[in-house]
Amino acid sequence: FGSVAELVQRSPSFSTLDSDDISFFKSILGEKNVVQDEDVLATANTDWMRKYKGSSKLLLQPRSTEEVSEILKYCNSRHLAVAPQGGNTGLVGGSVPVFDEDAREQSDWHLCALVNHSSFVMPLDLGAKGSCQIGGNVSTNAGGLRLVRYGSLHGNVLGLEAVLANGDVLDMLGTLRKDNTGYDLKHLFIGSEGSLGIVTKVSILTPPKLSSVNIAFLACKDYFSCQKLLQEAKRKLGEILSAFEFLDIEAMDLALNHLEGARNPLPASIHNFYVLIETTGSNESYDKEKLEAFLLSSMEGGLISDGVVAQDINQASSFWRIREGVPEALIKAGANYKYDLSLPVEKMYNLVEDMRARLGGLARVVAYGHLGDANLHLNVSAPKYDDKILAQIEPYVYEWTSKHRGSISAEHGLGLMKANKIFYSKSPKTVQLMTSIKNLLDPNGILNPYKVLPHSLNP
Ligand code: FAD
Ligand code: 2HG
Ligand code: ZN
Repeated sequence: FGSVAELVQRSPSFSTLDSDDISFFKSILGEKNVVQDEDVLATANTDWMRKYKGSSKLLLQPRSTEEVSEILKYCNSRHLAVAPQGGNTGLVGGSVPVFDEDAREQSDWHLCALVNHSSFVMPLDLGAKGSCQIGGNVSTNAGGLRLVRYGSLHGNVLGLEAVLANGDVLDMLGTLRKDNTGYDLKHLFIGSEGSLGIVTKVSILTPPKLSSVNIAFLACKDYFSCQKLLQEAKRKLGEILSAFEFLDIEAMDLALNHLEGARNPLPASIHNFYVLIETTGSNESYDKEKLEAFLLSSMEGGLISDGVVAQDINQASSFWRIREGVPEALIKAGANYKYDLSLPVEKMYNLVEDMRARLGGLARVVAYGHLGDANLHLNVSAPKYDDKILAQIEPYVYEWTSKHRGSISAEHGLGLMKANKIFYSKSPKTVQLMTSIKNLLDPNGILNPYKVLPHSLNP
């Protein structure tokens, strides 16, 4: 890996930044928000995994829609490419410049904490909270830990404002639950990864905060039991189920070995699979009774081999820490090949086993994810990056997913990493229409070039 510029060619249609450009940006944003400091640029040019590195010479920090609009209008007229960046926690190389595109950042936004202090909750929760930003979340259509309960951002985002490449501001900031007046264009911006416009405002449904939350950390002997347990949880916990996550033994081992202070909630023996189930409801005794009855019948039926229910908030966060900490543990363990797949639940783990057989002792295959949404996070971990390992994984992993009509990007997006792989999950005609939409909204192709659409089709 290293420089991403090795993967694609810089488009000759883009100009190079000059001193007049810098003066213009300073006149709009003020000195402070036009950043040329090398250390700050080095951070903005590098992604969370430290796998993709760009070479942008400029970071702009607009504070308002009007400033974003002025910047884009200017960049469009000058053919200066722009890489929109939020919290820079993306996992597909989407948020960092590939070459010298200007990076554009918006201010940090501790939204979850703010909403949680009221009597509502954010329908989206993910391990990157505290670092990621709502514009990035919407632009990636992030899924996260509670999608099984609240659904995707396509349902939860009620409206948004976006700035187009030419600086036009699209006001679609409705707050209505129902609105069928014509094409619902906000959906174009949810999950388009900064390639169609910059999201500057969002209105989002925030469900009421409920008082009774329970978390169980469970062990299962095999994958079939996890799968059956999910079916049972959907039937028996029904409306109170708020998360159903799984980790295999490799993911658990990594978390326990690499996360500071992590302790195994089930230390008595080693298990092949672990499942974290959360319930959220409004009636404590009713919810507890429901969860206990479900756990008891699942134990008796042999679906659960061991388990513990969190007794207080500290224990609950220690369970979540293990699950949410796996991406961090993977980074600490060395080189990391990441695949984020939607697959039929019953087939999902066959891929993991096939991958283990292919890789033999070359690398560790680590599986975990949002089982409740049929979303597998398949990670291959090795001491260092090695082309021999990559050749065993790709294109096999994509072909396998395509054969089972799965998605090669369940929730992280395509970014730079998978722009050229889109055909594994989308038909040529669909990609052609996507390209036409991109050309219509951003004819000069200045917004996040080299990402999302195949490089040959990027304008
Ligand atoms: P960035 O990384 O800055 O950008 C992501 C993409 O959005 C880029 O293409 C960028 O150009 C574009 N973008 C950013 N802001 C804007 C904007 N305002 N307008 C237009 N385009 C914009 N993802 C999940 O889906 N589920 C998870 O459970 C999850 N867990 C994670 C856990 C960890 C520890 C980490 C590191 C990442 C995780 N992610 C997860 C991935 C990542 O956090 C999400 O994709 C997140 O939504 C990215 O938000 P961000 O603000 O960091 O965006
Ligand atoms: C998660 O669910 C994130 O923890 C990251 O989506 C997944 O590291 C990954 O592969
Ligand atoms: Zn995830």
